[in-house]
Amino acid sequence: MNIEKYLDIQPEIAEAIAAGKPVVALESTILSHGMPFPENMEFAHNVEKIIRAEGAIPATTAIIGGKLKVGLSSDELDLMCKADNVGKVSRRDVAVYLATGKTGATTVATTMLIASLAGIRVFATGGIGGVHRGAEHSMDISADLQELANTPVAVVCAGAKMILDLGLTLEYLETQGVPVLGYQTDEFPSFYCRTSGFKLDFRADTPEMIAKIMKAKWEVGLKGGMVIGNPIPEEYALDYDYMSGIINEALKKAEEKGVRGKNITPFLLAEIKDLTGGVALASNLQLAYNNARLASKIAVAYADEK
Ligand code: PSU
Ligand code: MN
Repeated sequence: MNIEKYLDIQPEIAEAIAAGKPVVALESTILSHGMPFPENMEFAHNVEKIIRAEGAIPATTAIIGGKLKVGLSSDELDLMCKADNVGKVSRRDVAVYLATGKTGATTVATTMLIASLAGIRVFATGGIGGVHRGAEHSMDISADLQELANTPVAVVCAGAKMILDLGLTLEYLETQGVPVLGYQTDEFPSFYCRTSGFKLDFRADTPEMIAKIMKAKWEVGLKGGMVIGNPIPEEYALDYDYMSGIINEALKKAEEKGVRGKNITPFLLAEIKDLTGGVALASNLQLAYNNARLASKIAVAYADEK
């Protein structure tokens, strides 16, 4: 292995990691392919401020100029938000992007991979990828789940969107040995909604308890990551039946247009935004901020555990 050749960690982040200080990784696909421009610009900068305010250091990841970037400059954040010629990079795409110098936004899977190479254990996002509805025919299962099975990073999310089959997603995670913790909830949240109808086996009520579980998992040598489901704050939650209707409409359109593979998630996200006239975007921003806040608290507690 020759990781140093490819890994480019901002000095402030490298120092924090070396000193065992709290660092929170952030993905860039949420910027390039998950949120519209220019709202994503405000988000990209705000989310980093929120993490700093909690006493942790933000580390947004991307692939730029043949490097795995850990921490982006203001210009690089803007580049990811403008998203001109910025690909969506999952694990299978990493080597191609490194070798060709193409610019890539990192998904949950790739952000976990890069965070782990850098030594970062906590990552905040919006929602994870999962088993798609109809996966028994399409075999479309996000590489995020396989990464969670193998890579030691705790991912703080608002669950996953109902564009996915949440029941099969949870089954898959169970098979792969990935703990799914509900933060102050007994149910797996469904992104815009605090509930999904899927009960979780584990609930953690404090960041300290989550940090303790992370420590136990990795100290005992269990490989892989974990999912922390953090429900959207009450005041921004959307009505479950309303969102189910919107998502069914978006799924129908995707089927009519024959959208598949890596394009399906970005397609559905854009459709949901159009169909809800921006209401969903406001919720999306707030749940992601909320996840950044919790991830920072977990990173602080985990740094204290060590
Ligand atoms: N779900 C969202 N917003 C997102 C994504 C998922 O609500 O932006 C992005 C994340 O980067 C996630 C990726 O890792 O989509 C999953 O894509 P796929 O289903 O193609 O694996
Ligand atoms: Mn897929």
